[in-house]
Amino acid sequence: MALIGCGFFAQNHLHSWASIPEVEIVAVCDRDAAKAEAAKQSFGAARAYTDAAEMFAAEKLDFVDIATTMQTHLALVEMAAARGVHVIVQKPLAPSFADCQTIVDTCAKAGVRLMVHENFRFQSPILAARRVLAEGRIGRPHYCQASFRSGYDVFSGQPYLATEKRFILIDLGIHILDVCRSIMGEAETLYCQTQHINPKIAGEDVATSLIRHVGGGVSVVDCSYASRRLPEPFPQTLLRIEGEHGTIELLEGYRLRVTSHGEVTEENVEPETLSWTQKPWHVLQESVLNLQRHWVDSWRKGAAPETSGTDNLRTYALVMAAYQSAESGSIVTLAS
Ligand code: NAD
Ligand code: 89V
Repeated sequence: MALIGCGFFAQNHLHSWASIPEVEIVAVCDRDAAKAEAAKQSFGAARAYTDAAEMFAAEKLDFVDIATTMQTHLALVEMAAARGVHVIVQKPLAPSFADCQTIVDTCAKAGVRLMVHENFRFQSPILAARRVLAEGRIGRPHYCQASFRSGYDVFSGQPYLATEKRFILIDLGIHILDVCRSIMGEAETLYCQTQHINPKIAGEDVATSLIRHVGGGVSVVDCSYASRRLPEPFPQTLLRIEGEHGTIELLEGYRLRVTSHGEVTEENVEPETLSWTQKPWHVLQESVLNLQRHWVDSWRKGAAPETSGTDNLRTYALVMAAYQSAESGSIVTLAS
């Protein structure tokens, strides 16, 4: 495989690929030659490129992992699809729904596999909560709160986030809405209020959404980068899922508390740090490995990955609905 984009978050992709035995990092590519060369040296890739077209022309690849920012995704996917190379693309898939749809259609027409790097639903604490739900211990869920509230300076590692007119919903809300979808299923209607608290950034930094799901469930999905509280909980996603027989709570400090048929159990579901992960990022870093492992496993089984392009269009549609609702002040009905 080859990795395109050797920036901030791609380091986690590289560490994860390096620890999956079925995968060989053949080439790396970044417009910035120093970043490409550093990745090549650190992860033992055979070659480093600064031009993706040149790389596609020279290499024989099974798949490519695109970890650049969203503006470049469509052009890079088109290059991969034209050569029959399977693709993983970081979230957000593209800056507009139309471009996301083009990416999905392009891959389908070329017959290449497409997975979106939507890793939050692969965090081990969230997987643990989803497992309890799938075991039927609380019965059918009728309410979910998925919450990410932090005051962490996310702009230090990702400075481009400070200048985007649209910030928290498309960068972070997309993850939390996806986690909510993975638990409660598809949405029928959505209402959202956004706030712009930090005057030093261009976009909204708080978003609160209320969702009615197909089948009648209701969710509250709230995200904030303007929450000043100690201990700083970044980057924990908290959950409260209520069902007919009980409640699943993913609480701060990675405590998974399950009330089932009148019995309460609590366990620590914090992931161990790996040789290349560090707190507080470890939960996100490990989810990259879990997602990339899923790519290999689903491919071997001939199954679609959970976060396929088609699946991710539905999450992306929730983000667009949230912006539309916040701008219009009205409830948005999701199209089928
Ligand atoms: P970054 O700017 O640090 O890295 C992007 C790299 O891509 C840069 O080094 C840049 O030179 C390179 N690049 C851009 N266009 C290129 C092209 N056409 N060809 C080759 N190289 C090119 O950005 P980042 O913070 O690492 O974010 C990258 C993506 O990862 C974004 O889409 C972001 O939303 C996503 N991200 C996801 C998570 C997550 O948890 N899933 C976390 C952080 C970032
Ligand atoms: O997913 C992201 O792109 C990151 C983070 C998880 C830190 O919000 O910005």
